[in-house]
Amino acid sequence: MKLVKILIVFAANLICLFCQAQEIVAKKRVLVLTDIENEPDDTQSLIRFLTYSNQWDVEGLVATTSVHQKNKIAVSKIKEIVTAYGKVRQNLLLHEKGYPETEYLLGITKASYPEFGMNAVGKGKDSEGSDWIISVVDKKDERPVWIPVWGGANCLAQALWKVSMTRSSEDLKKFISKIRVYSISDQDDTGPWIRKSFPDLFFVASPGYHAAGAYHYATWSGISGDKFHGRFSGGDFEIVDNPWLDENVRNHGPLGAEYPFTKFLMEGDTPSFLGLINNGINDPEKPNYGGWGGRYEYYTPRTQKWFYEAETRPIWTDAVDEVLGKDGSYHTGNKPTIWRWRPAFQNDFAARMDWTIKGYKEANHPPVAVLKHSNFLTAKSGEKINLSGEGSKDPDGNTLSYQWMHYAEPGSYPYKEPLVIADLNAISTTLVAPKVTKPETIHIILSVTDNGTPALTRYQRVIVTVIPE
Ligand SMILES: [Ca+2]
Ligand SMILES: [Ca+2]
Repeated sequence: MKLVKILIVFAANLICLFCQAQEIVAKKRVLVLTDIENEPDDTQSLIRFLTYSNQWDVEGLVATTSVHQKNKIAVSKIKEIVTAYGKVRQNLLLHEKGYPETEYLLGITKASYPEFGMNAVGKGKDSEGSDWIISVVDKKDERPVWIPVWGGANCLAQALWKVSMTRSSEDLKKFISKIRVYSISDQDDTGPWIRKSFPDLFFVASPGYHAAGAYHYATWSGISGDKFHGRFSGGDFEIVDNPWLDENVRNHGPLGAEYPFTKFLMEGDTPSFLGLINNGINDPEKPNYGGWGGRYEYYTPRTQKWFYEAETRPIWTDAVDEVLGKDGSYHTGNKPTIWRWRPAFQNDFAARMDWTIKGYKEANHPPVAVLKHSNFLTAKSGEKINLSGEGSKDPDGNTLSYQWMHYAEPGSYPYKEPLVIADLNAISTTLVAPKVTKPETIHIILSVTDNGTPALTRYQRVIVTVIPE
């Protein structure tokens, strides 16, 4: 009897350890740099960011300058939005645990050096923001620090400059290895300097060179726009336009009330953290896999030298997806890598805004997508592969629907070749491994969507390696 009891306790501890391990693996450390107040969209992004703040260990909110706001930073605006979050935090906690304390977030809100670009880098240009970045990266915590850059990158540049001047090359290397940057284009001249000076630094950016004076070509514009240019029209504009935001965000309590009217595009900076949301499809260490924040490949992008100096090394940058648009035609480009997920990430945000004002039973919560098998399968050409989402569930008891999609671009199997999944909308289905002449990878995405309001989607990714017969 005693032995049974000990075994039960042992098993329970094992399960608990496993839970903790999962949580540690899942939570990412995040430190945001924002030129908030340059236009309304950083404030919009910060509101969305805070509704997901329980998913991460938020380690810093740093106010910066940018090309749009050269000598001004707005710490007070960050504090204003965090204070509004504080009014709804208790309500958010009715829905998911882990939302950080308001006082904690105010304490990690920092100022950078209020000058433009490289003028804020070098001797005497330390700021509480740049010192904070160093102390966060230095923490005895092996997890990398994700740094979404919503404006200029000069505060990060100063941190890197200081470390490079004061530490051995080995220690600098270790420091660099713990940083993951996603910059919304280059909004000052320090992005190119950082990449050139620290060639090993993990860096995602769509440089978005100025053609005809606008960032027409940057991947991040796939988040919401743009209705002024027909070529971007594949995505659903209605669900990122002001009337939708009025109904689903702005009329939602004290946090929603802070969400400003969109002047140009909704939330241009949000792709920098959409890919960090733990939804089953995002795999931020592998930007070429694609997810809510878009898809990126590793190469040296072309940039126009007259704007910033030419790119010096490979970074994670624009990738191309072909996606069926709302207009019924196929769109090929970098922006579809984001707008293809727009209905899912907008509904997800709408649900979280509901969480700020509603009780658990009045709001919707995302399903849990589960695979009955491994995420990694291997098959020989001609073999039948069983795919199953059995075990998927929903915390609200909603009915679930299933969709299997061949996400062709991240795989090595030539994407124009036909690939037949027997039933695209069944919980379990099959796929016949295609003929290959060398080992090829195929990415299959399972989307599990509930029938709550708004409908919410979670994913699993199956990577099939097909080997020749
Ligand atoms: Ca910004
Ligand atoms: Ca649900």
